[in-house]
Amino acid sequence: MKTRRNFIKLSALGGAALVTTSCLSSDKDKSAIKTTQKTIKPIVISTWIHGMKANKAAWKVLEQGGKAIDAVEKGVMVVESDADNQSVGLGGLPDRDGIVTLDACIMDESNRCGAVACLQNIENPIAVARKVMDDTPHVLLVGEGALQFAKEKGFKPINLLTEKSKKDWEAWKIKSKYQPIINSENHDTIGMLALDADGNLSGSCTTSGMAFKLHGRVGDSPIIGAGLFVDNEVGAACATGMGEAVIRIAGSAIVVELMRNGMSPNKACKTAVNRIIKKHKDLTNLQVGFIALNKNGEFGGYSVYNGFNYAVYSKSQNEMVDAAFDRNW
Ligand code: SD4
Repeated sequence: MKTRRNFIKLSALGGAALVTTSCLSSDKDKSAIKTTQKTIKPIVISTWIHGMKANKAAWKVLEQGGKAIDAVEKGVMVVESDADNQSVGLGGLPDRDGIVTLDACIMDESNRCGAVACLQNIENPIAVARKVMDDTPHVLLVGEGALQFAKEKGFKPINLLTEKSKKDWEAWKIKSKYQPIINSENHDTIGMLALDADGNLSGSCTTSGMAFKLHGRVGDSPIIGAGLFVDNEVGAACATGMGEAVIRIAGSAIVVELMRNGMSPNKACKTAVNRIIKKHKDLTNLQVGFIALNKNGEFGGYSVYNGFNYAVYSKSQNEMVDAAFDRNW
């Protein structure tokens, strides 16, 4: 199986010509961002290498003057529908019982938000989250209720467990003896943030969560304020990595508050990561990365360990950016 570390290495090599860096790497304080003070819009950023194709779909909406909320929904749906991607949507690695359960949330420029958690058998949970936001007075639907709602809205149930993910789960069971594990190599959420031509921000986040988790486990990704937060006066942030650690510090909401208090996106992400480091005695396998985008179109990203990267699409150019980080694996 292609491990996450190998995957990152491969993708970094494959995209070498495109890779830029969001930090000044000469000292420990890697907080400077390369963007200027002029507002850059539209712009869309999203986590990991799968962000490249997600950004492309989002850009199609943005370049026609479309809304950020539509861009972030359409963008991440591409990754959800990719059966080869084992960390999001269709083809995601299952929980320890062999069941694929999906988490997603979406938030717009008016603090409207919607989310689904522990949703089974639906290919595009982000679209269901959007319906929760648009068509109900609620923010979060879970499990059976979320599935029932999705069916009522016309989503067709399908089998999300691909042969490959089933095989990986069967191999995992032999070795792990059914013990849930924190495995930093088996979860890669997509979080996406966009600023549209009108200067409005929105965000989305979607995942199959931690591979081989306990059935019913929900991470940060569908939790507004943890996996994603948007405040149109300030900026937006989203998270990837070990969801439990992100929830413990209300991660994305904190990043946005730090930007409100004057920090650059990079500095705000770094400060949130440092808080996670401070609050956790054992950092073994504890990878978390944040990305953030402010009202000026300035962006940044920071992670506990090296290897986290994100895709940035602006001015008709889509490229990978290596996030700054606190320590090496
Ligand atoms: C979770 N944060 O469920 C998600 C997983 C993830 O990169 O982001 N992986 O905890």
